[in-house]
Amino acid sequence: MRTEPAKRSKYGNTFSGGHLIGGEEVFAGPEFTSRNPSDLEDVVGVFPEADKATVRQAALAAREAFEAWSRTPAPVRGAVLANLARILEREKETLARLMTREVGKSLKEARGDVQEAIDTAIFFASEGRRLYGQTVPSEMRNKELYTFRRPLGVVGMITAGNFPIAVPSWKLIPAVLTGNTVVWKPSEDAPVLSYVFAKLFEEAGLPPGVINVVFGFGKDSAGQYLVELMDEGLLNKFAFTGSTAVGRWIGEVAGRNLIRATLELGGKNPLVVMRDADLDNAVEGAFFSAFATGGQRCTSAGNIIVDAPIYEEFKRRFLERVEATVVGNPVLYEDVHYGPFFNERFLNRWLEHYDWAAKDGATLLVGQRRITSDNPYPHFRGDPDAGWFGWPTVWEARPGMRQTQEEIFGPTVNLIRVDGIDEAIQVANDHPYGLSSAIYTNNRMWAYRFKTEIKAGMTNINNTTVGAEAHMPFGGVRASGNGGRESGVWVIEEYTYWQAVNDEFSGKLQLAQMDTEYT
Ligand code: UN1
Repeated sequence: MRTEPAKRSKYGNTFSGGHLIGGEEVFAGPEFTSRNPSDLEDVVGVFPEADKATVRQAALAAREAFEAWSRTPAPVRGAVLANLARILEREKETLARLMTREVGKSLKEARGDVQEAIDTAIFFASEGRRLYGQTVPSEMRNKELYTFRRPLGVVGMITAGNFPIAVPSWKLIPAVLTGNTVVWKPSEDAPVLSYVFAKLFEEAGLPPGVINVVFGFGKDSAGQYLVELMDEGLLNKFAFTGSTAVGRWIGEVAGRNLIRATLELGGKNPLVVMRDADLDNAVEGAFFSAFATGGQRCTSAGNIIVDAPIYEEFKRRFLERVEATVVGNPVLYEDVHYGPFFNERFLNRWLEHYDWAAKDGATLLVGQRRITSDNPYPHFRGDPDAGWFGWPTVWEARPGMRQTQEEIFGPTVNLIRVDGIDEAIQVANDHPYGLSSAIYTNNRMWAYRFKTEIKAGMTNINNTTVGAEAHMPFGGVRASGNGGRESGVWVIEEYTYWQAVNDEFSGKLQLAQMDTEYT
């Protein structure tokens, strides 16, 4: 990677690098820039956009590397991840600070993002010694049955920029531990972090070609070409984190090629506050669930569903909390709750919701669209005109309104009044998604009913919708995904197939279902 002083040198250097293919750096393609979303004059990185031939070259490099890597003993593959964990520990602060600059996360959350990758590396380093199969009793004498996990081959990956280290780590680490090789198209919002992360795998001892990285920007680009490689028979697996619309398309291409895709898609995560809840805890939890990362998590709370007897009191306290939110440039100010939108598309899509939400008849309780010097927000740190900042926004909405159904992906949340647990659960399920969910209550029966009746992959009791631990199964149902799970032991299913082995010692023909002693 080359560096030169950035225009706004208070932020550091501008990085440039190429695609990483088979251990070589390839500079093919026109350039795109990665800008600091808090200060758009600060160019963080300059990277090339891969064309179809370059993406294909990366897949061929991955195929070549697969031969040796898949035969490397799993404990040896795990040892590379143990090295990676140590290197990530060493680089944690540098990566976190780079993350505040490149994608605009608060420093505290950026540190958490890197920590999630460290936890994942530690978990899977030992999993290399635990990649268990099973022994299974045979119907016949002198015969043994057992199973092995085998790698799938070359994995195509596309990741989002909101968790630029953690989410790729959920995919890259288990994929390589189980013996696969990878072509990764990272988010165009985070090429520098992605490049540095891939290089750390190399430093940890991962052989060239096991992880290949191709950069690109926009739809008709590296990401699309990578998906289309499934039609050329060059990929054996696909893993994607991003929007439901793109996920459906990837799922279709994967489906017609009989390739299993792991799809982590959008969310409209409900957080229920019942009449008996500890209100201080519920307000803090709701605030963090809705506004952490400026609402740009797939697990962010979209609908806060509040039981009628405490509705007004909750609303008063919640709005007080929201109105104290500190927004701003996280590179220069460590105390911001959230920073900018990660990119202009997210800002524009978020701004649009102001128009249609108002038309639907929702009541705006807090929020004034984009923060600028002409539209100043009282708790702003930095120069609002330099980046893409959104005002913390709360609507009072009714079930069924469009804004209660669609993921908005920004600092916006709805308050919805309900009466009792039946209506709370019904409204909590009244949207197409099914990723995360939460209920605040001390009533054990209500908590029990919520966790059994909610349609979501993840459920929290007296806990936020966000902040899943790195070793629990992560993923959704309905429009949030196709049932696959990332993290913990569960993700191993996504990157391996089961090989069933029949080992016959008798030296003669014995036939299942026919030569058994019970027939
Ligand atoms: C995402 O937004 O894509 O549970 C992932 C959480 C984080 C991961 C979010 N651990 O909020």
